[in-house]
Amino acid sequence: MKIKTSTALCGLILSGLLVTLAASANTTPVIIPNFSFESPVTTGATFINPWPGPGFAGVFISPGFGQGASPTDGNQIAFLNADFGRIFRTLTDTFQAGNDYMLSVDVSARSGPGTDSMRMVLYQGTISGPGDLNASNIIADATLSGASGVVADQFNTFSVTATPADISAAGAIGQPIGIGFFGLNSGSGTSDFDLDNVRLLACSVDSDGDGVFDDVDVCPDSIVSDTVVIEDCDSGVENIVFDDGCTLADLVQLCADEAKNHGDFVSCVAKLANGLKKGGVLSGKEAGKLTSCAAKSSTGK
Ligand SMILES: [Ca+2]
Ligand SMILES: [Ca+2]
Repeated sequence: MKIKTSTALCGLILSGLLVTLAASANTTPVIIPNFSFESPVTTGATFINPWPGPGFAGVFISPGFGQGASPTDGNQIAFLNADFGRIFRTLTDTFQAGNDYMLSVDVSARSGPGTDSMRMVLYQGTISGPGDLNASNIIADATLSGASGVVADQFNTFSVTATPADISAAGAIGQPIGIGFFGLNSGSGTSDFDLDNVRLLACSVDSDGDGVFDDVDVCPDSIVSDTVVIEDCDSGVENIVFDDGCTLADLVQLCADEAKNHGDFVSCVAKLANGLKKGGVLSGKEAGKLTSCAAKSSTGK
């Protein structure tokens, strides 16, 4: 199969490639207000029980609260108490069909997360707190702890990705995108989390891997064999991907699907092959091989 363009799934994007790929038409950063928690107030996010007090979260001046790691950018970070601290926000952007959404955040621990853990989620719609989160509005989530690689005095990047299937299954297409960070443990925290630099990328997906993204792929579930094979006959003809995302094998399959009988099928493939020969896409020899395989097949018999 001939791939015309490279794929750019969110899941393949490494932080070092972010700038390069974000410039491509298929990767769109979703704007998150105050994404790096640079405002020393709660602008752009909801902080439940903000500092001081139990179950708090808030924004602090560098270095982070009770630890020595510097913010990954700017001067400030957010702080999530292990005692059910929580930060969440609902964006104006909505989930779109055919996109991956990758939420990333830099996380550090106050003094080692121990057995405490936090959860990062992508949800749909508006919530008033973690009690509102359930299987119907959570699109993707991840639980972070020491076992995940959260360490004290150092920020590491963590990501969670919602696939087009996740978004579709949740009925979230067209719904506002929500992001949330929640402490999962009760008790006073010596195992709290610092957060910085929240990013959300929307990336077009190429489900069948033919190099044509789903939103413009007329055949989103293409046959992507290297050559066109009809039953057990390998024509040896390259399985070309056309600009609309359909492959030559897809078109042959379409002939098989619509044929009333064997003659009909062979005639359809012959017409296809001759048309491509006239257009200079196939050589005469290739067109002949394709038609010959169709004739040898039992399709329509
Ligand atoms: Ca495709
Ligand atoms: Ca396709």
